Amino acid sequence: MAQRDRYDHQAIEKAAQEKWAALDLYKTDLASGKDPYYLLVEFPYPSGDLHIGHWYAFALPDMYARYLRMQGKEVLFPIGFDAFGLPAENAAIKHGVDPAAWTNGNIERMRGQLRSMGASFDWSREIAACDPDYYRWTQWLFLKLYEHGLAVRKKAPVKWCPHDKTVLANEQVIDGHCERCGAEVEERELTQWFLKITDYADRLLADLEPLPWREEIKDAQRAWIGKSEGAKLRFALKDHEGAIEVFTTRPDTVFGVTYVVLAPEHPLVGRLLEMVPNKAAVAAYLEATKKKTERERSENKDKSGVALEDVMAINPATKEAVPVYVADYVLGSYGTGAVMAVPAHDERDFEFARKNGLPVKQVIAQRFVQSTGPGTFREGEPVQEKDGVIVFVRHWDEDKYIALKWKQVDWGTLLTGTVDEGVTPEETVLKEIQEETGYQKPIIVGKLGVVDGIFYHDPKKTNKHVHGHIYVAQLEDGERAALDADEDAKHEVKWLTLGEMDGFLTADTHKQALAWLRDGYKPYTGTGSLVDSGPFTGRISSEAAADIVALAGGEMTTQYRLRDWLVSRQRYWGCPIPVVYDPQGAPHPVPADHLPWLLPNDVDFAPGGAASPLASSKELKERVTKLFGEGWTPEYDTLDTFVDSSWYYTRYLDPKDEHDFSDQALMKKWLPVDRYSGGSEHTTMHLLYARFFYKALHDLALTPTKEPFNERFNRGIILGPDGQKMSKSKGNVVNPDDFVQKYGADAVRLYLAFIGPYNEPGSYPWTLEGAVSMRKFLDRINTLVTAETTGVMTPGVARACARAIAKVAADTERFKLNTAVSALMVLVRDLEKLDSAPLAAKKDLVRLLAPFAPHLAEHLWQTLDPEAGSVHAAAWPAYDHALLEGETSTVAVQVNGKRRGDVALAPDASEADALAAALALPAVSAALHGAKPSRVVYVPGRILNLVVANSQKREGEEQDTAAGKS
Ligand code: ANZ
Repeated sequence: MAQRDRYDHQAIEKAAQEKWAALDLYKTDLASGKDPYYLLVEFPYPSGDLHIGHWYAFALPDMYARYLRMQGKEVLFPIGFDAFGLPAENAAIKHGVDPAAWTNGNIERMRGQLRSMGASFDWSREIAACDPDYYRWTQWLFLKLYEHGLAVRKKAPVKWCPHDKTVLANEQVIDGHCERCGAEVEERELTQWFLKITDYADRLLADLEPLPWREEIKDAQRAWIGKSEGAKLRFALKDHEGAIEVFTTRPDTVFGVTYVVLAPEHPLVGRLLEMVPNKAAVAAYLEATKKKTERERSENKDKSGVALEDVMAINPATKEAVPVYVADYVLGSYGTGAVMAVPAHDERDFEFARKNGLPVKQVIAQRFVQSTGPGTFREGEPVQEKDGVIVFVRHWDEDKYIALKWKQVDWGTLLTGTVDEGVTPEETVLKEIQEETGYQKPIIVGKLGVVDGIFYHDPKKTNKHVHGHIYVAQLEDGERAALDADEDAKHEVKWLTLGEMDGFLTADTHKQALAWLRDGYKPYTGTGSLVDSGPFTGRISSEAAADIVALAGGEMTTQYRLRDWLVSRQRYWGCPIPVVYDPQGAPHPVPADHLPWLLPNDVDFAPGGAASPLASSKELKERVTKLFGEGWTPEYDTLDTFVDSSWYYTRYLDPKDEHDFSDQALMKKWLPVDRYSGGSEHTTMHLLYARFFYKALHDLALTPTKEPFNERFNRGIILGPDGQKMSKSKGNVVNPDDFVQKYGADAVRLYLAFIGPYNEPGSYPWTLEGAVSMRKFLDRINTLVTAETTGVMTPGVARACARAIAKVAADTERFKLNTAVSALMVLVRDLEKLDSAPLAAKKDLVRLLAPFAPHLAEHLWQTLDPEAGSVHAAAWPAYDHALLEGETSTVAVQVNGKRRGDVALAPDASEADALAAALALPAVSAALHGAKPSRVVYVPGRILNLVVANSQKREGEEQDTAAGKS
């Protein structure tokens, strides 16, 4: 084998980049007849130097862009800069530099670094959010929303960072601290601009469903929107004016309310404080609460709280009066800031009740449908519904309880009985003990709760549905009468310890009873049969909820965690809000012909309290007076930078358009974005804001589709060499420039591709050895390809190439670039074994390498054929599919993520073939229950996941199946 040389990466990379620039290779022809593909990467904040995290963000999508072009697509792969924002302003405050100059300097530096990476961006479409040609349209779009009532001013308590001297969006407050500087956040009342994202909450949820996103990304958005269906109920204050309105997701539990809780910041607290005898204690509690963060409060480890003594609230369903507490596990900002507490069915209420000695009243019985043994419920047969008792009878002397071993059927049970008309459960307990066991002196010592048993009574040959009241009885002594022959024939009386009961009891309800006897009652938070609930007793709780709300005079409502998007910032370096105020203070939009409404230059950057830096501009004031008249004043706030980034992907289509924010015809052709790659930190704010903004524009007929992005890929995280998340403050940032100098951009790119699957949550440490070994691999390729070509193609070599072509393509499609690189390694190893690799194989290899190591591939392509043009304009290599026939790989078939079997398929089998093979598996068709998969995720050679949309189950049904399994 030829000796391994190190290729001259500096010369090769420089030459390749010059060649691409000369050919203008990456310019997108938006009007081309080729299949369009819009690949978007989040436009970066121009912070200055590109670190390895940026490389990861851009170099890997770049590989995909190159791959797509070779597949014959017209690829739009643009770049720009999210160039407004706090750091520029902070630099201005700290070092006295002009934020615009600072920003432009950084952009200039980043452009150079992005080029050194070999990124194939279409630079002719570059945009910068701080450019007046761009923000003019941010302003125009804002005014469109304003015209349609979607941008509004309201007074609102806002989070204020005393250090950055700015209002923060709720999302920028982490645990009560400013996301940027870490200072403790304060609350202030200010008039602010909001975008009404809450109007879109339902659509943002519904339209999420069909998107081909990873489930955890969707879940994060769902949680952020936080939709809760429930009810508002009013608890009138006893002997006082007013009422407490609560929001509850479980109005079906209202008969079990034993107290009511107000959040410390609830407006009623201040008034009631003046009336309670324990005023000092309440005031002290309110003071202590202020120091806690929201997270600490919702965790509420100490279950702290204080009673408002002498204040009682009337339960609207039972008309009973219950005590009122102030406790900080209830948050002022959610729902109505007050809850009805149901300790029997809510964990937090339960713990609070236990700590404060408050009663626990069970109103829901879990439904246990027996699904094992001779008691298995017989679907479709008649059911007898009864009240019953389940009794633990304790020995007079030993730590044992009565258990019944049935004689005609394989059952082990506790003592049970049905409650007859006109008899109380307690009377039933005493009667059944005497009749069934002969013991004469039982005393009832406690009641544990109620469970619902739905089962087949084998000896009586009928289905039963028993509301079982669980009791504990104690025998005074061993006095016992002889048993009736009938009773004696039914079962044998045994004395068992609780441990022995474990394996003995066969009914699910009895097992639940045993658990309660051992550990005490635990709140049951599911739905089930209503107990002790007046006229609703016996009904399925979820089905009775609406009727209960009606009886209690409440109303059904839907609650969202999502708040309107606060977009005004008291900062300088942002898009000026294009609004002016008349002498009466009423807002007016700046007319379109005055846009861009320029950011003034003559400001004092030092933030000065509630007033925005723009208030210090003389020019801005004079501009307003001149254009609108005496007494008119400007809006001094600027827009949150998330507004800038909510629409930038539309601007790339027509970045220089002077008449519109983008071009309608081009948007129709190119939107939605085919694949959007970004960081997981943008899953909620940016991605949700952008979806909302685009939807709002769609309603105004300004954008062509309902959703802006089709696929969304979140990349993993690159860790520093120390295994910690890379960050300047930790001092573990890897500067790629040194690497590029030493080993070349291609080695760095290849290493980043190889480090792990891109489109999955993962953390990958950066190691020097990894990058060095990639460089060695590239040197091997260089040696292999540049060696003399004498070999001829054999079927074996052709098959090795075909295998690599199929696998690199399939993996690249799904951004599994790590395994694509592995496939390249296999091919290289195969070719190295030959005396000489044939030319066709070399050409295949170089083209497969092109997306990953674009510079070296360009160089080698030219070496192989000086006339061939750029490898990046070449077509992806083809292969004869017959070569792979008979070669199969095992593809795991999943239904909703659960593995149901395997199919053997050719590595390049199409999705349709894979689906057909999977559907032929009995286990798969059984799991589908005849449903058609709503989505198919196919990774050739590996996995086929069939996703079936959750059919909307009724709560009662879900309950039954859950109980059936237990
Ligand atoms: C009574 C009840 C009984 C509740 C029960 C639950 C179970 P989500 O799903 O998050 O919307 N809640 C309401 N407002 C609250 C607040 N400001 N701070 C803390 N907790 C609050 O949860 C709604 C449930 O959380 C409500 O339903 C209420 O407790 C509580 F068996 O009401 B529930």
